[in-house]
Amino acid sequence: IEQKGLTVWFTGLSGAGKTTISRVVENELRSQGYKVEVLDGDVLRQCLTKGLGYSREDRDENVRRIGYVANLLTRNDVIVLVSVISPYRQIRNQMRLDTADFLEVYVNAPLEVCEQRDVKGLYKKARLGEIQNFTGIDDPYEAPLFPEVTCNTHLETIAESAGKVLRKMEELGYY
Ligand code: GGZ
Repeated sequence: IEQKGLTVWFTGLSGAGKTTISRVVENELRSQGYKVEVLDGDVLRQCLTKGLGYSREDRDENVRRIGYVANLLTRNDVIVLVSVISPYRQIRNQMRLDTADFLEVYVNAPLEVCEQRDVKGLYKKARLGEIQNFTGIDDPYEAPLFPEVTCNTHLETIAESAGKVLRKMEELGYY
């Protein structure tokens, strides 16, 4: 199939559902023969961005490196699903400018909901002061102002959220 490269940038709090939605989108695209890569912050922090912490500087560096790879793949006609908290608006907007084909997905859920899910127990640790600079607790998250897609994961199913992303891709001619 003819395929245009695209970076789909999932941003949102830890536990909002970025990884889950991106994996559903990945499976759907792959099953239809598309070339897809997922770049997940949680995974890449063990290799590509190993050693970086959670200061603003380090988070921005994490985002910059992941965005760099996303851009390389995108210009080679791959659909890239980037899943990183990327809490700072300015660097996200920079990524949008650097990548020709870019779609921002705000994976939204109230902090209380993410904290209740607490899949990895990190919120609890952050509340206890065992982890510092945890996004949403004692570190900022700047929500996107003009995302192409917003998934409200406390109000919709994973399939609905993934469907929104795929529909937007379809509307823009990438899928
Ligand atoms: C936020 C943290 C932190 C702090 C560890 N703040 O939801 P997770 O657990 O599985 O994925 C999160 C990941 C954050 O990496 P990102 O590359 O997505 O972040 S950023 O874009 O801000 O660079 C979370 C876990 O690591 N984690 N400490 N202090 N999330």
